[in-house]
This record gives sequence, C-alpha cells and structure tokens, in this order.
Amino acid sequence: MKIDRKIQNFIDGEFVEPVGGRYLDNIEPATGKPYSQVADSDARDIDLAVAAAEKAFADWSKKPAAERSKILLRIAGLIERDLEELARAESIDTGKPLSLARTLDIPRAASNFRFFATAILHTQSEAHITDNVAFNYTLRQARGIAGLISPWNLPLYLLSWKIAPAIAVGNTAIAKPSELTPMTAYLLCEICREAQLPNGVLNIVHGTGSNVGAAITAHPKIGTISFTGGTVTGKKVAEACAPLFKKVSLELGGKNPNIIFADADLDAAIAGSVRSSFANQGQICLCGSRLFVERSAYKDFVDRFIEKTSSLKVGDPLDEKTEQGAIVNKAQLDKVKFYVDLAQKEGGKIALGGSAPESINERCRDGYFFPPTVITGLPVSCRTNREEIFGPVVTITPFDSEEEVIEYANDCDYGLASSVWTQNLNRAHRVAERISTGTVWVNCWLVRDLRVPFGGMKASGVGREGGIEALHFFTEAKNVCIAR
Ligand code: TXE
Repeated sequence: MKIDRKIQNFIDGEFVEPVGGRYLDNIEPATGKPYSQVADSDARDIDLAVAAAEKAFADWSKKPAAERSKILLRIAGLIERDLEELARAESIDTGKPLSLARTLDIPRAASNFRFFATAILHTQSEAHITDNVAFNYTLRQARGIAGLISPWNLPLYLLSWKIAPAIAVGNTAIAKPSELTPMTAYLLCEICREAQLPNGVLNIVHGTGSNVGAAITAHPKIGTISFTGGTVTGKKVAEACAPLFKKVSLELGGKNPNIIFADADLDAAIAGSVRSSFANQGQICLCGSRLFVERSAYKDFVDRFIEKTSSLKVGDPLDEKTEQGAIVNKAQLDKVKFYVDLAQKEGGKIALGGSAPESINERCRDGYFFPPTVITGLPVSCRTNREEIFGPVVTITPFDSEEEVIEYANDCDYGLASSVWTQNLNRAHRVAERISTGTVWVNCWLVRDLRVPFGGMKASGVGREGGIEALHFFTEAKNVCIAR
C-alpha cells in the first residue's frame, strides 16, 4: 500500500502542518510497512492548540447544554454514517480484525458521544439548607482546557471516551492519540468539522509521547489531564502534573484474574473466557490474562478451552473471517515473545501456540502476528503471572478453595477488572466484595454501562472517568453559600 495520506494536526478547525515540518511513518501492523505519515509535532504545536482552545472556551462553555448536546449528537450520527470507512481505517491502523472494529470500536465511539450528549441534559445539582443560617447550592462549571492522551489499542473508542465528556460539559480540548494509531482520530476531525463543532473546541495534535504528550502535561494552561496507557507512562504523567496541581485521571494497565468455579456453566465460562483472553489479540487492558480454575473442573476446562481457542482464525485483519489479527507493532510483538520465553524458563508448559504462525498470506508475510497462546504449570507469583504482557497470552492455574483463589487474584500490583464464573449467588457476592479490582464481572465480560463507575485500583490507575463520573471529573464543583 503506498503512502496515501499525511496526517496533519487539527488546530482551530483547520488541518495544519506541524511547525517543525517533521513526519513519522505510520506502519500497518499486518504488513510491517508504512502506509501513511503522521505529524511529528512538538511543544510549539501545543502552544498553537492552547491559543485556539483558550479562544474558543469563553463561547463554548457558555453555550446552553442543549446546543452542545445537538452538536455531539451530530458527531455520533456521522460516526455511524461513516462506520465502514472508520472500521476499515481502524483495522488497517491497529491490525485488529475488521469485524471487531466494525462491531466494537466504532459503534462504541458513536455511543460515547451519544451518551454524554444526552447525559448533560439530565444532570442534577445539589442544594443544602444549613438550619436557618444559610442556603447552599453546588455549581458545576467547566474547568477550561482538557489534555486528553490516548493509547493504541482501542484508538477511537478510548479517544471518544475522553473527548465526549470533556467538551460536553463545556471544556475545550487538546487530544493526542497514540503515534502508532492516528488514523481514526484524523478522520474524526473531518467529522467534527462537518458537524460544525466550533473552531478550537477540539484540537488534535499528533506526535510522540515524549514530545507532544509531555508538552501537554507540562503546559500550565492545560489544567485537566485524562490519560490512558501503560502504568510506567502513567507515572511520568503523574510526576509532570503534580507540581502544577492539575486534575489527573489515569487509566493504566491490568493483569486481570478470571476465576472459574467448578459449579459454573462451563459452556458459558469457556466461551466467555476465550473472548476475554484473546479479543483484540489480548490487547485490551481489561483482558482476563490470568485464569484460575477450580481443580475438580481444571482438566475438562483446559481441554475444552484449548479446543475452542485453537479454532480461532489468525489471519489478514481485512479478511472478514479473521478473528485474530496482527499485534500493533514490532516492539509489542517482541514483548510478547519475551514473555513466552520467560514463562518456559519459569517452569511453564506451552499448552497451545507459543510461536509465530506460518505466513498468513502474501500481503501479510512481513506482518506482526502471534497465535493465541496458553501456558499452564506456572507458579502463581512468577513474573509471567505478575507482569502485563498485553498480547494473546494467558496462563491457567488450578485452585482448591475460595480463600486460596481470592489470595491468588489479589496477589498482583494491578487492580483493574476481574471475572468470576459461578452459579452460586452467595459466592458471587462474597468473592466480588473481596477481589481488589475496579470492576468485577460475574458470568460475563466487558459488559459496559456508562452510568456505572469505571477505573482501576493500585497500579491500574486513579480516577473514575470512564462513565457518568466523567461529568464530575471534567467539571469543577463550587459551593455557593447564601446567608438566610
Ligand atoms: O503505551 P504508552 P505504549 C500498556 C501495555 C503496553 C504498555 C506500553 O502493557 O505494552 O502499556 O504501551 C503517550 N507523557 N497499555 O507504550 O507509552 C503515548 O504517545 C505524556 C495499556 O503503547 O502508555 C500514547 O499516546 N504522554 C493501556 C499514550 O501515552 C506520553 C493501553 C500511551 O502510550 C508519554 C495501551 C509521556 N511521557 C498500553 N509517553 C490501557 N490501559 O488500555 C507516552 N505518552
């Protein structure tokens, strides 16, 4: 595929060249070859974006919520109109199967805009009477310019999850998508222009994290930072923001337990576990990469889990039948291979997969592919079971009691999400209460309702912005107290 597009920045409603005139190759994971270029911007581009966002803030923050809502609903409608084009772009840019982009990423991006466009029409405010002394009411106001930094695994899904609430409540925004997967953010700008989003409300500046990302977290006029990415980078973001007293939300990595009790509906548990293990090639922070199975069901589960996993079709992401596409880049592929080697050094047995597949097809012969891989026989607290791999690799370990498996599940620096498969309702409530993760799914996975709090504990992050609580994260609560 020839280089057919230069992805420019979108500042003040216009597509513009980066000030330094530099571009990075944008590599297609399925082929390992560049297919477009993306602006390699720097702090000077952020200064331009800040000026545009600052200029737009006065009008945008004073617009009635109903008017902001109408524009966000137009954006949602245009995303749905362009679903096929966006899904294809997302698949080419990330290496994920076209079918997944079409059914998950792009529809969720539309629903993110739609949800917050309507949520702002129904917010409640609080009032408190202090005896006969005073009347208090809470005023929630837009904070100013929001800096939104998003990762490569669910590019439009996670970017829209930040942009929609940030601008819905009246902020203006400067967003930096991952330099690895910039295409759908670029296409979103064209949609925002068509939806007549006022200039400067959303500005998208492309480039590397150390350059543009760091410029966003360092800029004194960007007072709110929403970051999704790795835990290591999350620490750098937090360090940069602390001295400037910025409001920060960090959605970071995960090493999520997936617990299957012997009394579970095994058909459902196996189907759900294959999905939670390998969706998006295991490149979702919510993937259940540590499976724990009650010993009496262990052999049956492992045999049937491997049988179902081995039927997943690894292929060209653009092939409609593909269920496992490419890993996002060579660095991530090398990271996956490193952990598969490490697992064997730690005593693990490769029960399925473990090495790069034969060539997919002529087009993808140099792409970054790795098959779904299942490792058994590892000690619970080895590195493979503690460190985030972020690829199609899971471990399966037996357990003998509820106490033991809760200890295994919580013996982890991360605390993002977990799944529990059981038909014993009391046990479901008991275990859910004791697992230290921000989300516990019982007999399901990745069921998302934006009205509930979403976010991680421990090294999985700080803040709950992935739902209705984002309306509070992106606003400032002011108490007005009037003497009686
Ligand atoms: O993400 P990074 P990477 C995990 C996964 C992966 C690891 C690293 O384990 O292997 O994180 O992935 C920007 N200041 N997750 O390196 O570096 C960067 O440009 C400001 C889990 O791809 O965290 C990108 O836009 N910004 C995660 C964004 O941060 C900086 C999803 C994420 O990049 C920056 C992705 C800096 N100093 C990876 N350095 C999840 N929770 O879903 C980089 N960035």
